[in-house]
Amino acid sequence: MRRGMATHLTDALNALIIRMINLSFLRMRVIRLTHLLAVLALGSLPLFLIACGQTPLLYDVAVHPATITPNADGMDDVARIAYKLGHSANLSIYLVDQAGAKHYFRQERRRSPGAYQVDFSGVVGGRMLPDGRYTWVVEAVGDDGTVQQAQGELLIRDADTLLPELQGFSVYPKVFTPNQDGKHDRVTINYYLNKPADVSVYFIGADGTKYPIAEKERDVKPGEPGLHMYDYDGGVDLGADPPPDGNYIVRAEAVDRVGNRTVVTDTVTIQDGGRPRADIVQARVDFYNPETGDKVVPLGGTLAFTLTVENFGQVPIRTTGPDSGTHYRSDENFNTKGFYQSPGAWRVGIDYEGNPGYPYPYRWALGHLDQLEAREIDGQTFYYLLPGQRAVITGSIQIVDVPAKKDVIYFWAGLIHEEVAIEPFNHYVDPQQIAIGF
Ligand SMILES: [Ca+2]
Ligand SMILES: [Ca+2]
Repeated sequence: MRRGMATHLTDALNALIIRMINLSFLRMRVIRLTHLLAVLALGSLPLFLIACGQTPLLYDVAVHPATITPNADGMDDVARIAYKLGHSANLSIYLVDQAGAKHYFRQERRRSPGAYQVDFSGVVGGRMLPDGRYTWVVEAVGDDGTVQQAQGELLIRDADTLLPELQGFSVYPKVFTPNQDGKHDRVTINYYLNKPADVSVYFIGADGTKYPIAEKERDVKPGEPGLHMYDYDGGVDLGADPPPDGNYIVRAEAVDRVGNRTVVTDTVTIQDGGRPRADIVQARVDFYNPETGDKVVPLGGTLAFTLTVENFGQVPIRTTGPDSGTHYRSDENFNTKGFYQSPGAWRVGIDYEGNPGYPYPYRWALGHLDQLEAREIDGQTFYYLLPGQRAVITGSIQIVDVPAKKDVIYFWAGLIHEEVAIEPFNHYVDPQQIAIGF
């Protein structure tokens, strides 16, 4: 009975050792000794220790080749550092230069038992070490405080020590308002790159969130030496919400082909960021002849309208004149009134069936400018309808010629975000037939 049990244990032990050897081949890992100890505590321990021996903390350390030329030409650019750990350890790899200074490639990294390899390209802390003769050291500190080291010589030649530079790195303006009002909607980032390198640029928010910024397509391709430009609108033009209002770090990081790294930073502030949203309330327009109150306008008479606009978004929307209440003759338009299109401004427009010219030739501000919020931007005054605010807009057009060869013509309203868009729900709003008597 005793003998049978011992045989059984020996078989189990053999199976385990075979499995361990397979595993260490397959995964290049050394099985934890403690697991085996637990299994073998029944009495076969001395046999096992004789069979396997004590595993050293650090062993089979090799660095190859002994000379590297880290210049990204594909020849001997890196040295492979290989080592094995028999136990968990804190591991360091460093180079000692001829002046005795230590350059840490890895410092006190926690490592499980196993086989490791890592390529060393001559770069420590983002900078290429200069040409010279170095001593490499691989050092393991076990959990019991045991220190084991291996060392050898490494020669560095033809090292590319030229750092990538982001010359003239600039961020402008320092405060931007990504809200499509045509004022400071974008931020421009520029730099001159002195050598080929991968460059990433991003905003970092106060909470650490990163917002990557895409490079503008230009003749100089990303990563090539030359002048690079980034033009960022917070994503608003593609219908996204911009990063939240606040202060950001603008960080640009360049890494060249051998691993030299340069980081530059600046700051930027986002204010009043967001997608502008506004509509004509209930999509309702009240058209009428102010003389009679009905929808019949004799030639030479006047068509008037009233409607309400609401800013239902999170950001102020900008508007421009002429004021609500302004009277047009039908042969006039917003240009002849001296109020040209203003990119990013919102205005109410009236259009009609058979209009041969520019859409919405008659336009009005979202209320009276002197009743709106005035803001000074770059020395000029601009006018805003604030989030949640409504404005009643009125206007009138004297019909001095026949718009179409019909006596009943459709008129409608629109809410125009000039040189940005007219949302479908703000276009062709509440068309109504007006009888033109002639
Ligand atoms: Ca090389
Ligand atoms: Ca803006």
